[in-house]
Amino acid sequence: GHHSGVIWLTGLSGSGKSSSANRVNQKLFERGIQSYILDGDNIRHGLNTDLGFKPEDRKENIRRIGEVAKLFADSGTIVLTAFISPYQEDRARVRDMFVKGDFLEVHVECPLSECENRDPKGLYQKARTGEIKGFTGIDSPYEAPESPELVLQTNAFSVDECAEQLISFLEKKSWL
Ligand code: GGZ
Repeated sequence: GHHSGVIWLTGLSGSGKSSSANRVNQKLFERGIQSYILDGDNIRHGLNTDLGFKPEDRKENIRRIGEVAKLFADSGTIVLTAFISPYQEDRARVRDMFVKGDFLEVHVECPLSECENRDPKGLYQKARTGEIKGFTGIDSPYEAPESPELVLQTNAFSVDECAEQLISFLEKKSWL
């Protein structure tokens, strides 16, 4: 059997968290391994519809996601989370909920300029014109992880290569 735990992806909007998580999820499925993605689609649009993007709302968003991730991990599932999770303190608090080694922080690293070029939803443009206030990387901070277990450079590698790097890391850590 495989190891269960949480793979916590953190990075800017448009950095490639969801794409990476989806590709890893697909690869795990092909190996017959149970995994599940927590992302904005199933959490911010459901459990956390009451939360916005003020610092205290982001903090509560991450806290609840940590609790949900713990439940899934306890059930034997490998959980992939794809949230900006911009604050070091909030990520550290989630890490503390897990046994050492069951929480892997993965920095999905991509220069802001590249995220802004991608701008898949046009949100950076809206942030630049002031239509959206408090957008991460523009007028709200992103605190990069100081010692993540893994860094994926989505500007230098394809989605598939990044997913392979994460899978290889899971093998190295004896999760698979
Ligand atoms: C950052 C925002 C904001 C603001 C809406 N700042 O590209 P997306 O659209 O799909 O990813 C962003 C998503 C971020 O939600 P998270 O739950 O990951 O954030 S956090 O971990 O900080 O709680 C973006 C959209 O929501 N979005 N307004 N002001 N991203």
